[in-house]
Amino acid sequence: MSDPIRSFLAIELPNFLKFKLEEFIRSLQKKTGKTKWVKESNLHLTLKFLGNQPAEKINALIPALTGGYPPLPPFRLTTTKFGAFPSKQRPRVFWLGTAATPQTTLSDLRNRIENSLEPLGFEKETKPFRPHLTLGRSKIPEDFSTLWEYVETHPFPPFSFEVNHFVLMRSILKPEGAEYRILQKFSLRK
Ligand code: 3AM
Repeated sequence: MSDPIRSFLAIELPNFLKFKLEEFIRSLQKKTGKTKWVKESNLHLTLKFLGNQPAEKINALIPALTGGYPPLPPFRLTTTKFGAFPSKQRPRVFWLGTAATPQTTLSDLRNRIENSLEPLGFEKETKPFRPHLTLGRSKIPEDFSTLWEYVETHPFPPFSFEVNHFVLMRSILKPEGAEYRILQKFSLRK
């Protein structure tokens, strides 16, 4: 059998937004020491992490996610506030929130994915979906007070973009960081 494929489903970000986020990340980077910040080309919104799966299972999910009824329409996403998981006091993941318009469209897409993949043996996510763009990850605790002060006074502005497709992304783990490659695009229909 072929080697397992580590992958996830994600919404790609337009170049203008990745560029703006990269500028923002560069400012945040100056306020921290040991936090690892996401490089511009890797910025995305994760819809579902699929983990390591046999190639056959990944191939089977493509028809399961193509089509479906009723068709899911394109929608808009707008960036919202900067925050951290699990909390501001003990941040592990720094993120930027997103809001969808119309509001239900992103959760409809997420539910469609969960429901379409469950029969193929992909376990449903039990935790509530909190759509976000991961900007950085902190493994070694440090003092983030300057970072929080900075984002209070320099919030990332709300930027909007249209989501008309999502992607199946392969994640190749390398010592210098993950490399992502698009395996398949799935269109949303007007
Ligand atoms: O884009 P974010 O950061 O939300 O954290 C990983 C990233 O999500 C997540 O999958 C995305 C692409 O790597 N991820 C990695 N390992 C995971 C795991 N074991 C995971 N999500 C859930 N469980």
